Amino acid sequence: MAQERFFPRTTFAAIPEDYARFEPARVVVLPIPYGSTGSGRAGCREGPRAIIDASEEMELYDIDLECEPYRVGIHTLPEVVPHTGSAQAMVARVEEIVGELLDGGKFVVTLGGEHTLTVGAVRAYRQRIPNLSLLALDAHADLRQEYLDTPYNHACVLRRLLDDGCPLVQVGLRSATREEHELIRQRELPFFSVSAYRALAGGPGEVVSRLSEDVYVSIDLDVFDPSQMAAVGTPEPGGLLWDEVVGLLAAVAGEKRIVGFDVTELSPRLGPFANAQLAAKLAYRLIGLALAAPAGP
Ligand SMILES: [Mn+2]
Repeated sequence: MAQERFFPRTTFAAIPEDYARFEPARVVVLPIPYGSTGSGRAGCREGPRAIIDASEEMELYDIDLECEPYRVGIHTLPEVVPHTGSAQAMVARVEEIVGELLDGGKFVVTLGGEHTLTVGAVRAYRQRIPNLSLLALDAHADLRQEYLDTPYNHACVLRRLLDDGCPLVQVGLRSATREEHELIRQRELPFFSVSAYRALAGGPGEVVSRLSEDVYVSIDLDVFDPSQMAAVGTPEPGGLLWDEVVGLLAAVAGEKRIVGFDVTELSPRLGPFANAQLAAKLAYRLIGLALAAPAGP
């Protein structure tokens, strides 16, 4: 069969086949088309596929990092089947799958799907890396005890992990309930609003210093300003910009070890193609920062 009549199989970043096989790959991309607890506009089930499709357009050379992150090996897994029983059962499924991948020595990149998936991924990581801390980039506090009849709602993500005892730092906050805001103040949680983050005299270093050595990064794409990221179910004006987000992530990677991350909440039909492209490039940049970038000064 003449191979040139067929496009290569779809994989994250369309990297050369030798770097995309499971066994040698350091990174696995785990696409999870799950969105069931949403209160805003729906559509994040289509997020993982849109990110992977957009990723095929990227240059494999990262001009800012001056390296080719794919050389660490990136395997794209098939999409995870949503558990339709309950959000809690879906979180447990994610925890199980991510745990198996970690036990196999992989660096897991979870593509959502809704932000609730983060709970399962972080629980799997914390079981294996007890000193893990979480850096959450999100417009919303996500500290509700329960929402729309379940404690496993996308609006409760950080509350579940806080109750687990997971140290967490949040950046990009600009929307919360009165109760959430009171919880942040009472417990003096390191939650940085966009304006507070921009006002930090010590820059991103002040955020980095709050994190432990091993950091998991969770990105709810609504942390971005809607001018750069409209394709989310619950957009909020006044968000962070691309340069600010990648600048913060670079600062984290310079001081700490990024051990895994997720990119969640892309609803591709709610915005232009450029939004899926941003999500794809963000994931590729984080792989580069975590694993491939030449050591800094
Ligand atoms: Mn959010």
